[in-house]
Formats: sequence, structure tokens, C-alpha cells
Amino acid sequence: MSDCIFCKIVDGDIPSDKVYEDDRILCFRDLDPQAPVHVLMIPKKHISSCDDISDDDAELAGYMLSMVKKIAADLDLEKGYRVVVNNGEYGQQTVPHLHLHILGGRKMTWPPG
Ligand code: DGP
Repeated sequence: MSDCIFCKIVDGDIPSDKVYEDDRILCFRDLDPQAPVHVLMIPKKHISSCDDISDDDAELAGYMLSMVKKIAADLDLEKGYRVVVNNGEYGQQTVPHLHLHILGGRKMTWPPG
């Protein structure tokens, strides 16, 4: 998607502080961190939101979840972390390209608000 900022990050047109990359996903530090460690994991394929994960994307979505533990370990989040996916207006999704927030480095609170 030509007007998607996360697609531009995938393409290298917008710089990012990358922590992991392979042929299917990219992880980079959030511009506006909400915890001492806050990274975003995105699929390189443009998928707008959780609502837009098709049956064909199921393997990719599963792969993303399966990679969370590796990213968490790489970032020394052995005490725990939180994975968040905001979806749509009420979910406070601001960037319409599917992303997992991985937050850690402090004890989280609940409910999230
Ligand atoms: P969400 O509200 O779930 O759509 O979160 C979008 C996140 O993306 C938000 O925490 C800020 C982050 N973000 C937005 N634009 C950029 C950017 O250009 N670079 C980086 N690294 N993060 C961005």
C-alpha cells in the first residue's frame, strides 16, 4: 500500500530502529514508547487490521505469534511482557497496518484502560 507508513518502513522509505527482520515480518521500536521496551511486530505483507486477516493469512498470523517469544528473549524480557493488538476505532488503532505491540521492562497494570 503506497500510502501506508508501515509499508514505507518495510520498504526502507521511512527509517526505523529495527530489532528483527526476516522474509515475512519486521520488528522495530515504537516511536512513542509506553514502556521501557516497546516494539512493534508487523507482517511485511500489508494487512490492515485484525479484522482483515484472511484464511490465507492464518499461517502468517500464527508465525507472528510464534515469533513473539524470540523477540521477547532477544530484548531480555524474561520477567514477562504484554502483547497488544489494537483494532479499529474503539480499539484505538491509529496505523491501519496490522501490528503487535510488545511491551515490557516494567510491571504492567490491569485493566489497560
Ligand atoms: P496503534 O495505536 O495500535 O495503531 O499503534 C500505532 C503505533 O505506531 C503507535 O504506538 C506509534 C507507532 N508509530 C506510528 N508511526 C510510527 C513511525 O513512523 N515509526 C515508528 N517507529 N512507530 C510509529
